[in-house]
Amino acid sequence: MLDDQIRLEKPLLITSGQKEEYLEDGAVLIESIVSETWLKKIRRASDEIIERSRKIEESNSQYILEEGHSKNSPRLKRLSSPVDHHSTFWDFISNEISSQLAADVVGPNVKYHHSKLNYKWANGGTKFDWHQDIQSWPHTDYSPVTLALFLNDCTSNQGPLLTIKGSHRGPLFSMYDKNENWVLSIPEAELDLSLTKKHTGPAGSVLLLNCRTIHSSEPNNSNQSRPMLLSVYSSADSIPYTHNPIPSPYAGTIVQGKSATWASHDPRPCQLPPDWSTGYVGPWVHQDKERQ
Ligand SMILES: O=C(O)CCC(=O)C(=O)O
Repeated sequence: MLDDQIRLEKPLLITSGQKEEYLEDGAVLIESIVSETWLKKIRRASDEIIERSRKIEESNSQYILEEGHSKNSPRLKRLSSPVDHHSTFWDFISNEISSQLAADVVGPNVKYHHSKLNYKWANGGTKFDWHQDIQSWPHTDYSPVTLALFLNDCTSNQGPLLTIKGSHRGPLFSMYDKNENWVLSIPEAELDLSLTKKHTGPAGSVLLLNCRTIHSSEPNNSNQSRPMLLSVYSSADSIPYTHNPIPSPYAGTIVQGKSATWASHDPRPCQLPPDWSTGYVGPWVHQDKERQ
């Protein structure tokens, strides 16, 4: 679905002002929208996952380990596709709050694409370079949105998400360097950083982030981790046309409304990612290499 059509839909959970902020800025923080009951369930599921990670010595398709991870002291960058590892995650990601939040910015028919739980561990959780998401998972239009749920309070020194206001209306940048390495990184010199918005807020807040919006996050040098559950949805008529980097049996599920019989097409072109059909390693591997 395209922006002008989305504008006409009455929002279900957010205010008209919040929806307009999303359409204008490419991101909006909906504070404290998720109940403490849900947060407790999700944190409990996450604790189980962390417990299981003690046995893991190397990153794999499920766990991406943070520097210094060990049996005695787990440190995680990411749990990929949490929905495939604990039923609580799919319960939340397919429930009414999540699907209606997505519907408020993609239109009434909502399709799930993928999810990840980024931990940004205390005392050194790694930064994310500036980047746009859609080049990693192109769709026939730019409706895809990430819902970033704050599992704990997120303050300024925990590496909160940063976005560049209005950047979703600007160009798509190359996620390759000049030697054609996929780096998922935009040099700061190419950006107007005076338009940066910092998204801090209480546990239970959800950042709605458009797939074209330029964003990043700083390292976490505080002594509190910053777990964030990121789930990606699109309008049902927006069709992915490359391999899903975080595949799951749930990908393509309609979580709200109905499936599409016509595809929506945005004429603006999209850069293609490398062929990830044999496995995806997560962004950090690429960003750790120096952009040439
Ligand atoms: O977890 C973060 O701080 C950033 C996440 C992100 O940008 C992504 O997964 O694309």
